[in-house]
Amino acid sequence: MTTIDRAQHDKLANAIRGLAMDGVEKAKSGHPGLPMGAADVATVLFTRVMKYDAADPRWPDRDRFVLSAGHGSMLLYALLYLTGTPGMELADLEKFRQLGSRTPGHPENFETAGVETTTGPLGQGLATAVGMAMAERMLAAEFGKKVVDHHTYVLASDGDLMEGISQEAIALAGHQKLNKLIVFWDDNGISIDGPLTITDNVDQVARFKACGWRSERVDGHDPDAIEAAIRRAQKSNKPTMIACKTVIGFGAPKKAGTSKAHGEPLGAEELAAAKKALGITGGAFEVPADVLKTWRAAGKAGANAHASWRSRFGLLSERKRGEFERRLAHIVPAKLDKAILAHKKALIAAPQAVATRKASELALEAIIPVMPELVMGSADLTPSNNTRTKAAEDFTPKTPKGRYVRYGIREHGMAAAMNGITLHGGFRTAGGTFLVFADYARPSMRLAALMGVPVIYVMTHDSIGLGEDGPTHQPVEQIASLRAMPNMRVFRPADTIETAEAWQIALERTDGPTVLALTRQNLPQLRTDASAKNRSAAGAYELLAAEGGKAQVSLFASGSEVELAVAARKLLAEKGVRARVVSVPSLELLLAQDEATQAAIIGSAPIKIAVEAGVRFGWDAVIGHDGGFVGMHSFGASGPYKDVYKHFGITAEAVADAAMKKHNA
Ligand SMILES: Cc1ncc(C[n+]2csc(CCOP(=O)(O)OP(=O)(O)O)c2C)c(N)n1
Repeated sequence: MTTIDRAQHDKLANAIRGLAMDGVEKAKSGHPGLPMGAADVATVLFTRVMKYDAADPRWPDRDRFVLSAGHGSMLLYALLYLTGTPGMELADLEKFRQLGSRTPGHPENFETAGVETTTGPLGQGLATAVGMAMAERMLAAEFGKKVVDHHTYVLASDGDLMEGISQEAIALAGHQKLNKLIVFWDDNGISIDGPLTITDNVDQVARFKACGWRSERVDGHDPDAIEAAIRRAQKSNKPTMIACKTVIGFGAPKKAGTSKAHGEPLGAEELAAAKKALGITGGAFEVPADVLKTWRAAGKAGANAHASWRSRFGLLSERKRGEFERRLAHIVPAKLDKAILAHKKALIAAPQAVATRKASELALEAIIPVMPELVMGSADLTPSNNTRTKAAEDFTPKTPKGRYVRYGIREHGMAAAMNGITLHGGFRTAGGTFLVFADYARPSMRLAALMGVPVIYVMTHDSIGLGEDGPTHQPVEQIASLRAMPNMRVFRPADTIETAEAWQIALERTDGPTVLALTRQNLPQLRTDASAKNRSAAGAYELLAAEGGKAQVSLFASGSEVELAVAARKLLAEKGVRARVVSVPSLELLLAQDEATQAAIIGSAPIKIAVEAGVRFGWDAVIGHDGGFVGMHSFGASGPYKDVYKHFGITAEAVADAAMKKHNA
């Protein structure tokens, strides 16, 4: 137990409170209430419990801290400053919420060293932390507890626990018995609209228990009680939720305990009164030297643990160390390129007319043996998503070396956990669901794109081509909407070869996520070349040139519709019209190429037609507003897929007709 007495603790916690009040006041915007209320919990965690070395916020075996309630960002920034994390100075706190600062409105892990994940959309941090705790267990199982043995701590607010994603996350964590995950609930009974009682009466302690957690209540302003609860949690074989009863805006005489303390500056008068009540002296952003000294000592306390970790790490074999470092750096194995090429060659030798979801499984059979860090999974659609290879083992509490995660019917929780697995380090990950349910995962996908986290989504049943399940399951606008997301990359491969190429590009990408949109229905293998070159790398390429002269028509298609474009080219040839086919596995990757490359691929044929079993949105960048488009203009319909394609007029004949109409115009 601690050597810090209550008076000392209060000074440490009040340093957080003072900085939070001052930061928000100076910015004229922000949320002082949470940092003031949760300062005691955070102080106990960072001065008595957590294993970290502020000098190296990237130390792989550090305990993770996730501020799920990202609006309380001043809490985290104050902690980083007080503990002496490089790159966080008083000047940074003074620039809170200003353009270009390291102290943005909500914590952004790509802006600020020491921020483990970007938070702000409530619930995301908690669900991401579940993935971090999973990755810790997986990595420990592989490399040993001597080098991987840390906790994941989360500070969650009422809002975090009210969001639906929290249910997926806590159920998954409870099921997986992630006992090194410890969540503090800032139980202050206040949200923006007022007291929580106007919207919520859930018994959170009972709720967590029902989900397989240990949970208990403590006084969130009693440091010894908080510490004791954490020590109990550390001994549990279940994840723990500690409900910390706190007062929002603790110390502010008029606003404490009210929603007035949540999201606006206290105002000069209330701020001064709060400081007086708390016994904070000195000017704005001033931390007494002795208090700062104690905080800095806490920030350095883990240096010894860090050093002994380094020496234990040094005892690993050179091969193991190299592998650990490669994995943490997200560098793909040297053998990946060869494995994909061999796989493509085998497909050329023995072509396969299979659904691209099956093609993805075939690619995975080639990839996984050379890529042990690839964690696969599915939101209860394993046999449909084809995400599980034959030799795969499930990740369970008893089999932590398993690399296949059964996420259950929890798309949102899965996508957030995937962010956490990747952010933790040591793993790459891909998870499956139906493409239409990307909408159920989207907020976490958006954070992956924002953070530049290279997760991969295996999204099958990618169009009306799924047939009988009908319009509820048939994506129409999802592809366009995912393409619209900055830094998200969508691939819709046309055959086995393009699917392998898309996997390679997705795995080699380290700066953002990738969606693989895959079919349920079988497709012919259109590619017959197995050059070492990844032809999908520019997003599009000429699959078939025009025959007998310059192309009069360019046909652009993705995925299952490339086959239709190929057939339409033949129909046009019979009518004496020369057409070329451009396969576009990734429209946005094509549009990211330089002008000359784009121009060469798009070509100069006067007639441009695109065909995709989705909405037109986005295609005008290739075909122009006067180009022809064969695709969807409404939701789909239930029926055998060939009938559905005919019903919506997405056929080779329709593509040829669209071209002929323009040709004859
Ligand atoms: C998904 C999502 N919805 C809405 C918001 C806007 N928002 C920010 S904080 C908050 C609720 C505040 O209540 P609580 O979580 O209890 O935080 P506290 O008042 O204790 O600071 C809301 C609705 C958000 N950040 N994320």
